[in-house]
Amino acid sequence: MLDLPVIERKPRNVPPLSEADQKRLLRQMMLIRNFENQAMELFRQGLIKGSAHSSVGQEAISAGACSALDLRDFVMTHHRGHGHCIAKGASLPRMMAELMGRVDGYSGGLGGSMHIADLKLNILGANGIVGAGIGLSLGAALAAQQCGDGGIGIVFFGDGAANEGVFHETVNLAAVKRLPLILFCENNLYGVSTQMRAVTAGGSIANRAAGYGIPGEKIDGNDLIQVYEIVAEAAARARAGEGPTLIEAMTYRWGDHSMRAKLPNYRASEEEEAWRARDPVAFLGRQLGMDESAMKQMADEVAAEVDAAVVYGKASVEPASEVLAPAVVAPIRRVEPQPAPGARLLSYTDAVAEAISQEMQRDPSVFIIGQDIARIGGVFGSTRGLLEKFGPERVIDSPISEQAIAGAAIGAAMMGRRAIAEVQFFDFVTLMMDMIVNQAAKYRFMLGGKPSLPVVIRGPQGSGVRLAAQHSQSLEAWFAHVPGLVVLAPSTPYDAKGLLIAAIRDDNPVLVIEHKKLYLGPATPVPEAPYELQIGRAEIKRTGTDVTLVASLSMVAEALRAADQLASEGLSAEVIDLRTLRPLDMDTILASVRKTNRCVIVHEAWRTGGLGGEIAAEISEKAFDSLDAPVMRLGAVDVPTPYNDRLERAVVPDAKAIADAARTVAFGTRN
Ligand SMILES: Cc1ncc(C[n+]2csc(CCOP(=O)(O)OP(=O)(O)O)c2C)c(N)n1
Ligand SMILES: [Mg+2]
Repeated sequence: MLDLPVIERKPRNVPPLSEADQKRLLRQMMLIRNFENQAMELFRQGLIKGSAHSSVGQEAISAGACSALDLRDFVMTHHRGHGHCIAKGASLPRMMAELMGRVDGYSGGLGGSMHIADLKLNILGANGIVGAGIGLSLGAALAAQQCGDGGIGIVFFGDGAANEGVFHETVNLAAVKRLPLILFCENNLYGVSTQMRAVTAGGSIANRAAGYGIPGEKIDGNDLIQVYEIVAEAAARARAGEGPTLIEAMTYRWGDHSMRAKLPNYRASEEEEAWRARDPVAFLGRQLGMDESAMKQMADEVAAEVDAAVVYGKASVEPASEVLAPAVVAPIRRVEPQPAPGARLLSYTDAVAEAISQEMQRDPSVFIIGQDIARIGGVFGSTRGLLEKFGPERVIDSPISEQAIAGAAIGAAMMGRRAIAEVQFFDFVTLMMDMIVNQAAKYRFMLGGKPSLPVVIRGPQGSGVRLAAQHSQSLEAWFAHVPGLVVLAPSTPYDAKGLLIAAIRDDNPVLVIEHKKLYLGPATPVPEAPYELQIGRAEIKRTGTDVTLVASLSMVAEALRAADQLASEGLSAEVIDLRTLRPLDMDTILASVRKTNRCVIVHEAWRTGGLGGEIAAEISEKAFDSLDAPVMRLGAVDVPTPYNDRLERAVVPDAKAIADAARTVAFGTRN
């Protein structure tokens, strides 16, 4: 009934566990069990809130697998991750304090059970999103490979996670790149109430390895020695450059899905009893010939250790709300005044390529990954020449796997690399949303506001090249909405280079939103030496006194054209290029509106829910008394981008529409 696999062969290159090691690991399993049980008790008492997921029944996996790792090796864990953290050496008091939401917890109370990490121990973090850690582990393993110090990593995930798309994208790319990664599936037969066998085609996760040409092992997850040996073998392969291994360990969680869950019965009591009879702790105790009193003595010792952690947690205070704001993004660096443009002319795409090239030259930890970026230098040419200069380890042509691309970049940034991911068309960012919004944007915060995550995600959005509804959108407002992200929008080759260099040097996840139509624009002056433009500062492109025009990306040129027209009519327009969409430079906008008393905001994104609404609201809250007319917003008509040339132009604002709007706010009429 338990369907426990038996490994017939002897794993290779595996130093055996001594009796002392086995006793230490038995003790560690007891520690994990006691920690989980005490956490459950604290949850009942209301000292741990929300939820937490007990790994009781699965302890042999944490202890056995982590015992095959070194300190330099990373562990990426998941929502049921306490055991992995303990086995990798995490502090019990700090874990317990975090579960209680206290300042001395690992994340100072900002993360809780599902976001425990200890970067000094290379515990890169638990995760509340099923499967996400798998994608992030790809980047961490890529970083380990790039470092070349023999470090490897394990990503733990459940049977449920193996049915997420990110699993397949990750295994494929990890296999292609022969990454030093062990993909460890803890198959406890259920994802919440859903039986794994009812929703998993083929019935085996380990067998999926064959499809990707890597070893797949199905093992008994309740047998610590077997777990250790198979992981140690996979680790030796990974360290030798032989690539990833997929391990499926059969196991069972004794408790319910979570400490909170009060679900209707979904498991047969005979099944539960059969698995309890196969207790991994008792099993190893028997193998070691430990009698009842020796087991009890060990259990009492670990109980005292966990008791001390509980005392520590209870004594720690709750965090004050002052911790919140600084935890969201790393401080934005102040940079030198911007350089004069000079006389050298460069196109927008060449400016992007030059920025990346100069940063890769300066900092060996910078790399870039994306579709078609290496061999052909990108479908738009914005990475041309990089492969030749920096080689395929740092300029990586990826499969068409957007989650894996984002996961690779973000996971590598967790390991301290400065990573750049290219989104070939920004519309495809929809396939990266979990990685950007749930992972990158929240990483620093969930881990208590200390870690940095230097990752850049860049690519072109926008219409104007007749690519219709799925290749022409302007989606910046989605990202400008999310705390934890920085969003940049260069409108000229000069800005493209200066903002991208600033993005690469910044310690936050930065989205650099470029524009296809600007890619096709003329070459304009760009300094040859590297330079940064100040993140968070808008640029006044033209000064004026009668009306403020706020624009970004392709609309900046339209606003400037409108300003020319208006000037010929005697109306003086001030044109502001936002340059940074998050954080918005409201100081510059408000100062301008207080001077001109009128404002038109224009973007290519749809008007409804666009950034213009946010800016208009800020103006009305902070400069209402200065306004002589309502703030006007111009954006695309609320329809998907049409293919037909004339219709495509008709749905996006242009210089004429901007000038009309300016006249309306100035005179109350359109002419
Ligand atoms: C993307 C996503 N979908 C759904 C959930 C809700 N959820 C949390 S844990 C869980 C079950 C996961 O099952 P499995 O991967 O087998 O891990 P286990 O809980 O069995 O350890 C689900 C569905 C989630 N957190 N994230
Ligand atoms: Mg499961």
